[in-house]
Amino acid sequence: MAIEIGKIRNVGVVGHGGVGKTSLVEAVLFAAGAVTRLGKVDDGSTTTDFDPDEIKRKISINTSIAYCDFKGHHINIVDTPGYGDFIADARAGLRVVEAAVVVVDAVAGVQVQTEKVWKFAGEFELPRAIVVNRLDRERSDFFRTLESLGRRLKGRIVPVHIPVGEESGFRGFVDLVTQRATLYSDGKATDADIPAEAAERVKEWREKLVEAAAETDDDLLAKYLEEGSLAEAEMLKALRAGISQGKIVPVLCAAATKGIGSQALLDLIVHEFPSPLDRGEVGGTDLKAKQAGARGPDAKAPVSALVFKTLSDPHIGKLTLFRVYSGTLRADSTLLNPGRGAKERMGHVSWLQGKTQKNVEALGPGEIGVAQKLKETQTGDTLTDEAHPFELPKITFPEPAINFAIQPKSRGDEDKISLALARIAEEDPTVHHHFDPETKQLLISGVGSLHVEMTVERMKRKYNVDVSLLPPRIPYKETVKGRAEGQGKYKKQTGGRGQYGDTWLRVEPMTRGGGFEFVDDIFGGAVPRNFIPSVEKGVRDCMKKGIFAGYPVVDMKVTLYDGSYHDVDSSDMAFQIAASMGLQKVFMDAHPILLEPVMNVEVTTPAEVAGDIIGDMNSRRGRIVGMEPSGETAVVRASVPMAEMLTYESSLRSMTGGRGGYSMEFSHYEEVPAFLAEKIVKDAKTEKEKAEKH
Ligand SMILES: Nc1nc2c(ncn2[C@@H]2O[C@H](COP(=O)(O)OP(=O)(O)OP(=O)(O)O)[C@@H](O)[C@H]2O)c(=O)[nH]1
Ligand SMILES: [Mg+2]
Repeated sequence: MAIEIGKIRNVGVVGHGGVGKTSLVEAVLFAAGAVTRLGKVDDGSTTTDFDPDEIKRKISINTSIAYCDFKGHHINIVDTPGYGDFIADARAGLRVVEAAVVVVDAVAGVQVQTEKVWKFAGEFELPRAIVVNRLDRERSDFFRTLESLGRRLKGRIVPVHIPVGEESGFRGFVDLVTQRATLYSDGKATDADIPAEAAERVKEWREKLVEAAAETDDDLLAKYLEEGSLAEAEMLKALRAGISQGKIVPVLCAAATKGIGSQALLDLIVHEFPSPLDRGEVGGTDLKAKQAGARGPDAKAPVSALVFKTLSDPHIGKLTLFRVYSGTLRADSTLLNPGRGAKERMGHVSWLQGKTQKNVEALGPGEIGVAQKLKETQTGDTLTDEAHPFELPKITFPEPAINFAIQPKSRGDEDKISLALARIAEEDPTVHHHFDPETKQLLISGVGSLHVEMTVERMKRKYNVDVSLLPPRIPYKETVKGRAEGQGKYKKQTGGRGQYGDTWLRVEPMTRGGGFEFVDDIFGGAVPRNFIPSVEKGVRDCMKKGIFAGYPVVDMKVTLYDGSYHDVDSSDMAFQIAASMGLQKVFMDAHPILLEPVMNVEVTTPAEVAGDIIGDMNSRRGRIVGMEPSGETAVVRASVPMAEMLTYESSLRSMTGGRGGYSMEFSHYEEVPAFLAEKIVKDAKTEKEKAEKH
């Protein structure tokens, strides 16, 4: 049975970490009768926090979906994580809904991630409602929270509820439109007159609500100014239109764990939030016509669907969560993934209630569902009709900012690790990994340290590979600043067949990035032709291993300008050894130095602490290359040695109270100051000695 498109509501629940999103989703499902008991985050019994990591840590890590039917409507709810490291999931979740419920804590008010998700919702032009949750907590304050909303978020934010009672005495709210109170005792709601304690506030805020409703329409505003009031029906109509178009952001009261506010939120979702039909067409690329196009919410149109989340589990396999934009996506159909040029067989398709799948025959436009075991499809991809391919804009994810080196706990696990990481990257596009041939380390990058730690736990739990995390080794390089020349001679002529090689080498610096050049400057056969490649090989091997600190040597020209040989004892090996010995000696005479990688760093920070950020950059040997204040946030660009950035994440967090972010990329190599180089050389020697003992 297909669902009427106009009766579908897709809602994303977003907000800062721990404000009660998952609890609110649970309360909403319970109020709608979709679950028979109210699960709790603290018991690990909610519908949408079902992953073992989520249950263990009592936080949401993945976006998950649930649905309920209410007053003849089918509501899909996307519960997103609020912790900063996982906030990219919230953005992906908001891509596939028509409206956002932004949850804020009644004690803390607007927080860092509240601002972020607010921006995401703005980016996708979603109408929003704000739920002020945890009004039963000590030191909670609805009006103070309201003030922080007004100050820190853009939009016409107006309450539609006024709370009744405070902190542990919080027991319900007055609806400013109907001017009736809903009071709760023992989880049961009763309708009541406005309690005397709330009367004054109700009067004051209803006035503001009427004003906001009137402002959505010029004629209505004129009428309001003339008559000083609006009829309830008129006001409600204007309010609904205003909310659905995003012109008004209503604020509701809630205490999710007590079930307060969930019914009112359901009513708002059904009456005020738009359906996929209201949203209309979405843009993308018509791959046949090879030009921009659009697809509407038409059940008969060719299928297009967007994958917004991938979950993978060694037992169930891969789950692909998608939203249908056009057409009817049927079970057992075959679709095209145009981005990967792959055909995907859909098999079963289902609705998803947390972790529980309910198979359906088909999913129409506006529906959200899941398919199993798709082969190549990843998060952000489009699935579309083969004959009429259409690609929706990809979902973009932030670049990882933090790197760790991974070390297997048991030998021979390298292949297993790479496989596990490849699987995890399918699920989580913000995890990257690569092998660094310079430091010979497998590196894992993520959004923050918690994110990387979680990834490692996932590897262990799901793929049974245990690794430890180390700060990555800095890929230093060695080179010379001066010129020098000298002899390298290898002679062993006692008993049996001897060894004889003799080389004279000159070492000179090259420009940065110049690499390596070998020059054969031998005249008159001082070193026979056939041994020249041996000399070059000896030089190259020696440079690869490093000479004074164990890092590869670069940007150096080596000239072989003289030598001697022995008719019988000279060999390829003897010349390799002679060259290597010679180079080690000459290199040390040519003013050797260490080079270090320098990164381009871009920091986004609240403007008021930009000065601290710059000061800190200076103490990290950074050079500020630009600073752009743009209102409340500033962007600081700097060039900083990689070695100074290993611990940046936590410093930035404490300097900005968690409101800053940064990204960085490799820029170039520069000389390490002598006082630091000395220590690096010493450490390298100790490490080498340790390795030799083992
Ligand atoms: N007192 C009180 N506690 C609440 C309320 N809502 C949620 N909590 C508690 O707040 C904590 C966090 O709740 P969650 O529902 O996990 O919050 P969340 O926003 O989903 O958290 P993340 O998904 O990790 O960002 C849990 O201990 C809840 O029991 C509420 O209305 N009142
Ligand atoms: Mg949650």
